[in-house]
This record gives sequence, structure tokens and C-alpha cells, in this order.
Amino acid sequence: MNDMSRHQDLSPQAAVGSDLDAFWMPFTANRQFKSAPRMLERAEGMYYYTPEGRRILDGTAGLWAVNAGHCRKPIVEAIQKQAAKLDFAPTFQMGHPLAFELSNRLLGILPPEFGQVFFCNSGSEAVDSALKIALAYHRMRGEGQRTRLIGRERGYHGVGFGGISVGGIAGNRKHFGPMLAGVDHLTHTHNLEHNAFTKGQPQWGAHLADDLEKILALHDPSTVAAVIVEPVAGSTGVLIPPVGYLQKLREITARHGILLIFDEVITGFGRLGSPFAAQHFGVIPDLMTMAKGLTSATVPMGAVAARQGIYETFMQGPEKAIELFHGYTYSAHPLACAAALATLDVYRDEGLLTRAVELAPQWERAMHGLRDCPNVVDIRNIGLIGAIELAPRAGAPGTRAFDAFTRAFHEQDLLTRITGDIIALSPPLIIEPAQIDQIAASLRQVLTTLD
Ligand code: PXG
Ligand code: PLP
Repeated sequence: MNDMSRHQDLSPQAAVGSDLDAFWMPFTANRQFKSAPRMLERAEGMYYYTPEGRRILDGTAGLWAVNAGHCRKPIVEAIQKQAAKLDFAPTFQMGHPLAFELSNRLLGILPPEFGQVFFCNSGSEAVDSALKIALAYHRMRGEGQRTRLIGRERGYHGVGFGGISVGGIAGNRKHFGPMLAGVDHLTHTHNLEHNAFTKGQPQWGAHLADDLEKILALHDPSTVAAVIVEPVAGSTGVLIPPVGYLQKLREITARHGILLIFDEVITGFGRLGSPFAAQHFGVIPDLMTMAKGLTSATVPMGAVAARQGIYETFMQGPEKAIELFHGYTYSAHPLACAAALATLDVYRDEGLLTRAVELAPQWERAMHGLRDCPNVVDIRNIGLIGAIELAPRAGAPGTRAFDAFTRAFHEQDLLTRITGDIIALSPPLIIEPAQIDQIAASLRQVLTTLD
């Protein structure tokens, strides 16, 4: 329905909203979707259910986010209770107890070097907040000339102007003008010639971090505020850091007084078998962004954790003056705080932040067991993340993986995620061994019958 009549249509049918046209879907081929919709109506544990009652195994934790599994009772109840108790309270010049409780709970699972947590509502906002904190931090220290930001090719840091500026996915950038000035990008680390079918971290490629020295020499290190990377690049198709690579970035940034930001929106909350990737890799950044698994995606929430010393740098002017001119209406929203606290309880009670350690060997075997399937050019895995890279069809890149995705959903009742010709997998951390085998069997079925 495209005419004006719909605005007068008060029939029950209109109220149900069965017309698919009005919702401009994000990051979606709208016309393709609306011609053959893939609807999810409810969810429980490891499964989604379609309106027709089909049960879909969630191979992607929604969008890398539902780490505790779907509609977990303690989380649902915490949200319900909080909605009836305190719907909203400002956190600009006011406070509510859960915001402080949650900050402290997060310090309990962050590396001990961290001192404060700043809240927002998404990964994109977390990235913009972290970049702004980095710039303001240097200015507070009298180094306001440090204005440059360095990201990485193929990086995904959300969709705000800051995030797409430091991001490195061309398709997310090209339509949107010149973006932030003073941004440069490291080379990415993906190399199939050296690293195809590596299990876990590749041995080859630590030297790619030396690219940072070249970029710093070009701009002069004293003009650079921060370097931001995903410890494991997720959205671009799972790029796993070579052994020693992140350590080198840490060493170079520290030597030049540049802040290192880990974007842990995907890698946080147990995805690699430790609370954060920083702990998994033994590399401690200065700022860390998180979102998604923070509330197991039940209520939108993001955050930036700051290493001790950063907050203190801001606490030096007059006591009644605002120190950081930044924040969101919904920073530390009570419902999100309640959801996050209940989620952290579930993670603790069920050992989910380290469960990937136990499951990783079977996960690795299941993923790499698909190596003999047609058109597979690489398989990579770390923690509970996997990726299967397919050879593109001649002249039609992306269509092979897209067909794998739609067929997995329609024919195998499996939810996967694709980017280009890469199938990415990141199931909820509650996954059972039999469900890992089920994912592999379903993918084998799809891949062996795909042209
Ligand atoms: N940083 C990273 C590393 C992310 O993975 C964001 C920031 C942005 O978060 P929000 O909450 O603003 O979406 C993300 C999000 C995919 C996919 O296609 C990945 C993300 C989001 C949606 C889809 O794999 N990552
Ligand atoms: N636009 C207008 C007109 C506003 O008044 C505000 C917040 O008060 C915003 C945008 C920002 O909204 P948020 O704080 O939810 O990011």
C-alpha cells in the first residue's frame, strides 16, 4: 500500500500492520526480504520460532549478541521488575543506584587496570564515546594537538560518523561524504596465501603491526590521539589477529603516548572464553568499548571502560564544573542496568564467560570438518566464533554466501550471518555439543548442494 489511504485506514488489518512497506529495514536488501520474508516471532534458549511455528537454531546469537541465550527467565524478570519500579531517571546531574552497582560489577570482570565505565546505548555510541574521550583526554593533558585517529582496513566500528571514519569497510563509508578529518588506517591482517585453514591465531602476520610505525612517521606520532581496532574483527568476516600482532600494537602506541582502544562489542562477554579479548590475548588497552553481550541484547546498552588514570585526568578543574561534555539521555537507563546486572548473574552462575574454553576444541573440529565441501577457500575459528569463506561466483560476488544463508534458514532451520562470501557463526554461549554438530551437519547439507 503506497497511497495516502493508509493514513485513514483504521481497520483491524491496518492495526496489525501486515504491510511490509513501512519498515525501512537496516542493512537489509529490503526488496528481496519483502518478497520472501524471514520472520522470527519468539525465542527461547538456543532457538528462534517463526510465525508458522518452525524452530530455528540460532547460530549467530542474534547478531553476535545474545550470549546468555534467548528469553532467559532471570533476565526477563529483572527487566519486568525494574520497569514497574523505576522506569527512567536522568543520569545528567542525578543518579540511580543500579548505574553505580553495574559499573562496579563490570570492574569485577574487567582487567584490574580499569577504573571507570561510561554508559551509552549501542556499540556505535560506545565507539563515538571512546573516540571523544580519547581526544578530550589529550586536550586535558595539554596535548590538544593529538587529534588524529587511526583505524584499520576492514574494521567495523558501528555506523556513527566517528565509527565509519575509523572503520574500514568501503561499502559502509562511500555513500556518506568526507567523514572525520585526520583519520588514517592500518592495513588489515587477512591473508589466505599464508594463513588459509588456520586453527585459532595464525602464526604469520605479526609484522603487519609495523604498518603503524609507518603511519606514525608520516603524520608525526605527537599528532595522533588513538588507535582503534577490534581484537578479532567480526562483522567484516572474522579476521583473527596473528600471534604477537596485538602485543606489537600495544607496544608501539604506549611508546608514543597514543591511546589504544579495543572495540570489544563482539569479543566481550565470553565470546573467546574470557570476559574480554584483552584478557584472552593478554593485551591491556586504554579504552574498551562494549555492547551486545552486556545485556545479552535484551535491552540496548553500550559502554566504554577506561583504564585508571584517564578519569582522574578529567577531575582537575573546578569541582562544580562538568568535566566531560558528553552523554546520552539514556546513558545507564534503569531497564538496561537491570538487564545487564541480571545477565552478569547468569554469566556467573552458569560459568558462561569461560564456557567457550571447553567448547572451543569441538567447535574447531566441527568447523574445520567442512573443509572438503565445495567452494570452501578458508575456515577460521577462535573461541566460539567461526567463519567459512567461499569462493565468489564469477561476476556475482556475495551471491553464493547469500544463497547459503537463505537456504540454511528455509531448508535447514539454521540462522547464520553472512558478509560478502563469508559465512560467520557465533552461537549463544549456552550451546550444547549436539547443537554444534547440528550446525555443522546443516551447513554441510547446504554447502554440498550449492552451485
Ligand atoms: N563495534 C563493533 C566491533 C561491532 O561489531 C559495533 C561496533 C556497533 O554496534 P551497534 O550496537 O551500534 O550495532 C559493532 C556491531 C554483522 C553485524 O553483520 C555486526 C554488528 C552489528 C550488526 C551486524 O556481523 N556489530
Ligand atoms: N535531538 C534533540 C532535539 C534532543 O533534544 C536530544 C536530547 O535531548 C537529542 C537529539 C539526543 O538524544 P539522545 O540523548 O537520546 O541521544
